[in-house]
Amino acid sequence: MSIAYVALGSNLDGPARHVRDAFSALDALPGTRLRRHSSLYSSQPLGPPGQPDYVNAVAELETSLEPQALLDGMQAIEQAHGRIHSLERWGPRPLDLDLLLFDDREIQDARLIVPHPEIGRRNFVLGPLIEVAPDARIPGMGSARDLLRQLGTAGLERLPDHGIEAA
Ligand code: A4P
Ligand code: MG
Repeated sequence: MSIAYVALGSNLDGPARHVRDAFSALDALPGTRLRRHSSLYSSQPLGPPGQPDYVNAVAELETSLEPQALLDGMQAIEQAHGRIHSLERWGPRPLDLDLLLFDDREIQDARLIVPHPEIGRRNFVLGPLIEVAPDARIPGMGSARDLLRQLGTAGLERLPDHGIEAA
């Protein structure tokens, strides 16, 4: 069994619902169990201006899948949430799933780079990651907590539980 961390992001069409549904969909992947998930966070968009704020979260999975098979499952979930793959880079989307970490493995192939290359530059990934895994280490980059301390938490806000329903 491996431990994998997946980042969830949505900024269209009832983002909190997409994120909560995706927790269940990840739990339903073959050989995979959702061990825990972070709170939902509101974050200011990185990328083209004028798009709505995002809802972001992180899921901790236990899985018997290989990383590429897990990515296949994640992409199927994105598609079920209406993801159109030719959307503008870093533009708005109903659901984006990124594989952040897979055990302590480092992977670089045509479809998959792990750790996710942007992880160290995104407080909306590191904040929820630290909530579920306070001592997480990013292979090649160091402690998630130190990386977040350097970045700061500007634009990132943990949503209270009643905010999850409203977002
Ligand atoms: N791919 C390679 N490595 C990975 C990995 N570790 N996890 C490949 C997932 N996919 C990986 O991804 C393009 C290709 O990356 C996939 O086919 C896969 O084989 P994509 O999700 O289709 O493309 P994209 O999302 O448009 O581009 P990209 O660069 O993945 O965008 P990001 O990095 O996902 O950024 N602002 C806030 N506040 N919160 C957000 O969540 N998200 C984005 C999207 C922009 N701004 C944001 C947020
Ligand atoms: Mg992506």
